[in-house]
Amino acid sequence: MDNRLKDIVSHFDIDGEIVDIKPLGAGLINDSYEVDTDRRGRAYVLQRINHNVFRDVELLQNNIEKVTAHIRKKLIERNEADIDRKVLQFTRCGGKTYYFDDKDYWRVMVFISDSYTHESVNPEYSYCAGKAFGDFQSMLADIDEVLGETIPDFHNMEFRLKQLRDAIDADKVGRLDAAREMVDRYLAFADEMCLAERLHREGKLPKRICHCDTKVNNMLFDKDGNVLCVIDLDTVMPSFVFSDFGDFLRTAANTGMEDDPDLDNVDFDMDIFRAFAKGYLESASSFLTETERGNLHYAAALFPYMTGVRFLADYLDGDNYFKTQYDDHNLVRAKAQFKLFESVRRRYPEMKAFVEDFK
Ligand code: GN1
Ligand code: MG
Repeated sequence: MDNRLKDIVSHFDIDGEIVDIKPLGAGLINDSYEVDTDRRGRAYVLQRINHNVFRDVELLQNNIEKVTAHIRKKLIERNEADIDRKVLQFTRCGGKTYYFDDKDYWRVMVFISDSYTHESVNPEYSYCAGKAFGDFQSMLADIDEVLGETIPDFHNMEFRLKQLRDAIDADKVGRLDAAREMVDRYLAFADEMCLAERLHREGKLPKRICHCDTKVNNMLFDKDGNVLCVIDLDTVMPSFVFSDFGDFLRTAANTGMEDDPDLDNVDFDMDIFRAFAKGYLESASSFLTETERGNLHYAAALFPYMTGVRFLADYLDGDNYFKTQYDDHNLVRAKAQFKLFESVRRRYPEMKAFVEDFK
């Protein structure tokens, strides 16, 4: 066991003696570890918060504390059973929920027992996930607290395109030639994909508290496929509802992998779409506006597109943001996301019809 990690955990209020610390999960931003103790069923998750990405850890943890407290209150009001498995719980270090060791920021949360994450899901699980995200957004719809933007302009498509254009102009590491074809294919859709920002400026599209990282692996399921809770709350902030709808489908409805080198594997699975949309519309109908509802097909295309633009910009910038495993990893990701984007766009009429009929 790594003694540095053990020492870090010992600053937090935890029950029991630490017996093991091992790497956990596959996030592209933070590093996570499972911390086992000698108390039966008592384990924790230690995370190093990526300080390059999250510049203001105080604000970040503040948001998370407000959100988890609000959700806990709602679950209590609803008389839910097993609440400790349905909302994250952070342990304290002094008065705070994080610890700074002069180099890195760390936090520790209670490990939710008998929970599972999945990299892919069947339609039945997707339906549960749709309900869970609609419910997550509706529980947070009446939060009084003001949440800060943990990452300013995080899901702002115009801003992400500007980053890409800046990276193209700078061509910092000389990769533009290798990326040229992809760059052109992405930029051809730039105007079309900035619809959300235009609607917002026209006063037609509100911002609400969203999760903003609803990858399928950011959700804990129980053994029967029911969603226990959503995890990875770093990016919870005001955004368009499209964020949560689109990012889940980007990962769950992709028949291939996010970084699939074989583009033939990548396609958009309409069974997953229908199941997820049904669950989402059931729990979100109470607050969705016509504009939000009427553009859910666009949300499904927006996220492969936006994430691809981010991968491509990071590729041109020299891989400073996303963790990569090999040299062209971010370019391979951008290609796979573009393939997915095209598959989604082809299904626009079918998706629109499905949402229309669901009334
Ligand atoms: C990052 O940390 P992780 O892997 O859940 C990223 C998301 C991207 C995703 C792509 C803070 O999420 O926005 O969609 O990678 N998170 C941040 O896999 O940038
Ligand atoms: Mg994650």
